[in-house]
Amino acid sequence: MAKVLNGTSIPNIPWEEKPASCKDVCWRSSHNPILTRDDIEDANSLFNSSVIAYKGEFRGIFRCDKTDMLPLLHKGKSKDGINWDIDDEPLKFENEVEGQRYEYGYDPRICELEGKYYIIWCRNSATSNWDPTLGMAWTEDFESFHLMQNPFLPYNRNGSLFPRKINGYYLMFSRPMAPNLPTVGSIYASKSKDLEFWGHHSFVMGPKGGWQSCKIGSGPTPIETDEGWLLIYHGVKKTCNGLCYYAGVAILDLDDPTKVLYRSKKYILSPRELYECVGDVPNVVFPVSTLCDADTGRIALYYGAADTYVGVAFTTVDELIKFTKENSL
Ligand code: BMA
Repeated sequence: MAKVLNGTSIPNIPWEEKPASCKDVCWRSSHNPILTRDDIEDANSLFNSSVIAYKGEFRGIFRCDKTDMLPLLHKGKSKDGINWDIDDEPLKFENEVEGQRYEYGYDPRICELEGKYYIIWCRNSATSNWDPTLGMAWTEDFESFHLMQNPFLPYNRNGSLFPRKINGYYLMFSRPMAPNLPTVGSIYASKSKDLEFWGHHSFVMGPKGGWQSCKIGSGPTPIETDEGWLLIYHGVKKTCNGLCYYAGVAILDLDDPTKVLYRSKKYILSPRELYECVGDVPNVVFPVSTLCDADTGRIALYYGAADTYVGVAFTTVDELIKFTKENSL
């Protein structure tokens, strides 16, 4: 088994064995969709949400669009990672940051780094002229949340922070985009000494045919293994019926994650089930978060389905590495 580096033991990770008939690299939870609009008051949709292991339980930050259709972040708790108790009230921050107001918030990612939990999400606000950019905050207990400076200028989305410093720098992947080209976008890396000022921006990878022909964006916090960093990301394909969203995976160099060692030519998850194909935005699987048990290499992948539900799929570190190497672009 490939070794998970700097990982966490999660003996109670949500898990189901791969069905004997399944030939895919990921298989879905029999509880899917694990969250629907009925799990929170007055909701239109509950999707694109992130979870993390916390003191033997699980905590999460959820994207909920209420019936006014404004996307906001909500915190939630769970003992098993499948059944969640989500706050009906949106998340509030302890502090204010000059020049920023918390307005829309969506597509959160959570990363544990040096004893704190960082949340990176996409935000639109009057202070960024309603143009999307990344917001960032930290918490130690999932009770009080501390707002930080926005790491980047608009237009930007899909921020994934790495869970440790690499060669003296914090590292974040993001997806800058041009305002008038909403269907084009690549993954870039940025470095910081203090998690406040970001620079040394560099290109990591761009769209490349098939399911990832139009735009791509990084997903969950990358998983460190002795074979490299596992980066699960989304890829978009344009069809005559709109955009379809898929999940894929890349293996990145351990010392320099801007170097892509392998990248899956085939997707690992596609919109296939009814709850992925029918909803506010049909044909979307949008990976945002993983739990990974360092002892067994088991992975529970949390993804948004059709911009309406939260789904979970299972795989393992070994399955992902084998698949990516055997199907590399
Ligand atoms: C992206 C984001 C996601 C959404 C996806 C599919 O651009 O806005 O929140 O899930 O489109 O609609």
